[in-house]
Amino acid sequence: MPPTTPIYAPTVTVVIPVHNEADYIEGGLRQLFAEIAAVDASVEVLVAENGSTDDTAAIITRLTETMPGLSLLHLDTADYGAAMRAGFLASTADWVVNFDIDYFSGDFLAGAVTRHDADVVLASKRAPGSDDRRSRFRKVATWGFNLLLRTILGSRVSDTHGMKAIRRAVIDVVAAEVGSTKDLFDTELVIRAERAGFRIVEVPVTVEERRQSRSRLVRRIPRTVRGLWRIRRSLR
Ligand SMILES: Nc1nc2c(ncn2[C@@H]2O[C@H](COP(=O)(O)OP(=O)(O)O)[C@@H](O)[C@H]2O)c(=O)[nH]1
Ligand SMILES: [Mg+2]
Repeated sequence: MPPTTPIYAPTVTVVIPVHNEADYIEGGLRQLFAEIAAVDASVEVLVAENGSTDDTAAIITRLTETMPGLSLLHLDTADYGAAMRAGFLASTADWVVNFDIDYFSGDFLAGAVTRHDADVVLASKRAPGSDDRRSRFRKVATWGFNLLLRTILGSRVSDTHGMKAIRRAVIDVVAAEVGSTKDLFDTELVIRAERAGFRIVEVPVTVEERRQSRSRLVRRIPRTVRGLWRIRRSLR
C-alpha cells in the first residue's frame, strides 16, 4: 500500500481593517462568509476596527453572536495601518489574508493559501492578465505609487496595496519591525519581506470597485512620499 499523505488544510486569519462602515459592514461580511464557505481551509475572520464614530463596532459585536469564526479587534484611534498591524500580530494561523471590506475574493484566498512556492501572494492590479476596471485617475495613482516604490525603495513588486496573503514565517520575522502606520503599513511589510529574501508572487486580479472610493488621493501624496523616504532611512 502506498504511504498515506496526511491531509492538512491550512489555517487562515482574514484581517479586515474597518472604520465607519455601519452601512456596509453586515452585507460585506455576509458576502465574504458566503465566499469562504467554499474554501478548503480553516478560516477565521478578524475585523480590526478603530476610531469609528458610528455603530460599526456594535454591529460587528452583534454579528459575532451568530457568525462563528468572526471576531472583533477594537482600538480607539482611527488608523488603517495600526489596525492591520494589530490584526496581523494577533493571528496564530498558517496564513494571514488581508482584505478591505469592499474588496475581497474567496477565489484569491483559496488560490493563495495552497501555494507552496510563495511566502507572500499579492493580488496585483498591474500584473499581466489583470483587469483593472477602476477609474483612470485611480489607475494613474497606482502607477505613480509603484514608480515611487521602485525609485525610492528599489522594489521589484508591482503593487503592494490590495489583497494579499502572508505566510506565518513572514509575520513572525517582519511584522513587528514595521514602523509605518496609516497607508504604508502593508507596503513596508512587503518591502521588508522582499529584502529579507521571502518569495513574493504576484497574481492577476479583476478589480471592480464595489462602491465609490471614499479616500482623497491627492491629499495623500505628500504624506506618502515622506513615508516612503522614512521607510528608506529605516531600512539602511
Ligand atoms: N481600521 C481602520 N480601517 C480603515 C480606516 N480607514 C479606512 N479603513 C478601511 O479600509 C478599507 C478601505 O477603505 P476605503 O474607504 O474603501 O478606501 P479606498 O477604497 O481606498 O477609498 C475599508 O475596509 C475601510 O473600512 C481607518 O482609519 N481604520
Ligand atoms: Mg474601497
